[in-house]
Formats: sequence, structure tokens, C-alpha cells
Amino acid sequence: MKTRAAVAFGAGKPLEICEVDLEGPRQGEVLVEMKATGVCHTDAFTLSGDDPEGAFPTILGHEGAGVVLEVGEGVRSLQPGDHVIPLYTPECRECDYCLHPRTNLCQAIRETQGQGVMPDGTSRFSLDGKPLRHYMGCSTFANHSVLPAIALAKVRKDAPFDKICYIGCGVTTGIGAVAFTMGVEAGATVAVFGLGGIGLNVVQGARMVGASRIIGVDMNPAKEALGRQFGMTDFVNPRDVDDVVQHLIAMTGGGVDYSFECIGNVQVMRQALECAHKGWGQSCIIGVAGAGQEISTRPFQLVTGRSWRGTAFGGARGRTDVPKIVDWYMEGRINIDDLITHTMPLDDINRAFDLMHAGESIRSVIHY
Ligand code: NAD
Ligand code: AHE
Ligand code: ZN
Repeated sequence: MKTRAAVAFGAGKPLEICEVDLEGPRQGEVLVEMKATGVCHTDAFTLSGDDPEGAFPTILGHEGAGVVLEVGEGVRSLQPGDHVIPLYTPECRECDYCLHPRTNLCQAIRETQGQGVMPDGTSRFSLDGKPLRHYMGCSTFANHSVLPAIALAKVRKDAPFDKICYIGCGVTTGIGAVAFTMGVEAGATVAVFGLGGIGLNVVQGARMVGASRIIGVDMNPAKEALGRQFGMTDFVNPRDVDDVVQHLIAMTGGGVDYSFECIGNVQVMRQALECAHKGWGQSCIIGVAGAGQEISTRPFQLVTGRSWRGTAFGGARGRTDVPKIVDWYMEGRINIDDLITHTMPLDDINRAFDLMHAGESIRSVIHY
């Protein structure tokens, strides 16, 4: 079939809207009609050329929601008409990782996914007879996409696509980092570095679990109001203080119980670790740093009881947890609507990237 897609032809180039060819689903695969997709900072990261796994030409996008049109041979978990959210972290429920209680990183198809192809090593997308790569196993910047069945969460049909698409990455990553990966407990103190599309979800996750103090740190003062609306109790602009680490330690009488880096800046990752409380503070890296970047700190920081951790997709097991997070949204337990600051058709997708780079949007959502 033919479908419309925003194609990334090369690093740093604007996306081009093209009519591309899409082959039907093979064994274990599913054809999905995408109804909406968010634009995440990670799409911009890969488009910039900083992603070691980035390969072009490709169809980016990994934060979608849509409807199943057709299932390939052997697919029992889904049927046409089902509403689904694509999962860049799939859940096969069979691999060593899925069977291990301490990780969500299903590895069943990780290798081929990183190469931008389906599990059988080929692509379903092509243009003028030449293959286009898939991206993060999702390629939600196409009106239709083919995905492995294990990379689709089935969700309730009354949930709006243009809101729940954000659960496909940002919402789950932020809230899950707090609730699943770090297991933040009621009464804890939390620092959140970077109040963007991820950090604000960390803030609302921390409020949800009953954190007593939620300190937001951002260089953009415009982020303070939304942060407070989502549960932030204190705001620190690092430009207004001499040393942000010492400032946070002084504010909290020794450091925070938990900190989260939601930017992708290795210097800030160090700050986030070092503002964690001696003896028990834990810091979680969420931000994705570019190729060749490394983190550092004095080992003494860890010797004296701080822990450095990280999370992908908030530690969520997608097919199990994503439908529950959709329920939380539908029950009014989490706010997604106020984080979606812009909506636009696929033709305007480059504007979504411009708004993100200018710090003007939290999330832009593309509707098909
Ligand atoms: P964003 O651009 O919306 O937000 C980043 C925020 O950080 C902005 O508000 C900006 O003002 C602030 N900032 C920038 N430099 C700063 C500094 N030095 N000190 C304090 N604040 C600073 O980005 P986002 O969509 O929220 O994504 C954040 C990061 O999370 C990205 O690196 C993205 O790739 C990554 N990410 C990771 C996962 C995962 O599973 N681990 C999932 C989604 C996104
Ligand atoms: N491909 C990059 C790493 C990119 C990355 O860290 N991706 C996160 C999700 S970001 C979503 O917005 C992730 O899930 N990582 C785990 C994984 O297995 O990819 C690189 O450095 O090669
Ligand atoms: Zn993302």
C-alpha cells in the first residue's frame, strides 16, 4: 500500500513529506493506522546525527497511537479494530529479560530494532524501490506502520488518540521513572533537573506517590509556572545561584532522597548525583547524551552511599503497564492535556522541531 510519511533523508536536514510504499504484515507483525504522534526530544536527537544508532533515510517517531488494520500470520494477541500504542521497549514475556523481575528491557528484537529493520532483517517501508529504515521499531511519523505484535500495547477504545500517544514515551518515562524504576516513597524529597516534556512528568509522578518536596531545576524561568501546576514545590534557576549542588544541599539540609536528570547533559548528570543525600540518596539518569559523551564524578560520591541509576521507558513493561497508565489518564489521576502545548498536521511537522529547539513547546502532537 501507499502511505504518507515524514522522511528523514539525512542528519540535520528537515523532514520531507512523501508518499512511501508499505508492505503488509508478515508473521508476528501488525499493520497499524496511526491516528496521532507526539514529537519527542529523542527524535530530534537522532535527526541531529548525535545518535550512534541513527541511520538514514528513515521514518522517525516513537510516540504514537492508532488502530490495528491487519494482523500477520500467528498473531493472537491483537485483531483488526483494536486501539494500540506502539512500544519502543517491547514486551515478549519470554526472553531472559522479560522473565527477570528487575528490568523492562525486553531484548527479543533489540538488535534488529537498533538497525532500523524488522525482526527478519528487512524493512517494510520503501521509496522509489529503495528501502527506508524503521525507527525504534515504531516509525510513527507515517500514517501507517508495520510493527511486531510484541511491540504494541492494546488500550481501551474510549481514550483519545491525540492525548494518549504521549503515553507512548514521555508520560510513561517520567511517571515510570518515579514509580517503577526508583520506587520513590511518600514523604521523600525529590529534585528534577530539566522541566520539559519528561521532567514535568517526573514532577507529576513524584506528586502522585506523595513526595513531600519536589524541587524543579531549569535554566528557563518560563518553566516555573507549569512546574508548580504539576506539583513542584520549589524552583531553582541555576543561573541565579553560585553553585547549584551546594544550593540544593543547603535547601534540603543535606541533599535530596532522589534526583532525576531529564536533559541529556553530562555535566548536569553529575550535579544531579552530587545533590543526592550522603548515605542514601539515589540519582536517576533519564536524559540521552550524544555519541562519545561520558559521565564522571569522584568515586567518593558513591563510596559515601549515593547510587547512580538510569531508566529507559520509565521501567515500564509496555503491554502490561501502558494500558494501566491510559486508565490513570481516563480516571483523571494524571494530567496530559496541559502538557500538549501544540497540535498540527503532518505537513507542519518541522514546526514541531522548531518549537522544541526554541523551548516554546512542552509537547507537540501531530494528528493524521
Ligand atoms: P525538553 O527539551 O523538553 O526539556 C529539557 C529541559 O531542560 C528544558 O526545559 C530546558 O530549559 C532544560 N535545560 C537545558 N539545559 C539545562 C541546564 N543546563 N540546567 C537546567 N535545565 C536545563 O526535553 P524532553 O523531551 O523533556 O527530554 C529530556 C531528555 O530525556 C532528552 O535527552 C530525551 O532524549 C530524553 N528521553 C529519555 C527517555 C528514556 O527512556 N530514558 C525517554 C524520553 C526522553
Ligand atoms: N540509540 C541511542 C540511545 C537512545 C536511547 O537511550 N533511547 C532510550 C529511549 S529514549 C526515548 O525517547 C532507550 O530506551 N534506550 C534503551 C535501548 O535499549 O535503546 C544510543 O546511544 O545508541
Ligand atoms: Zn521519546
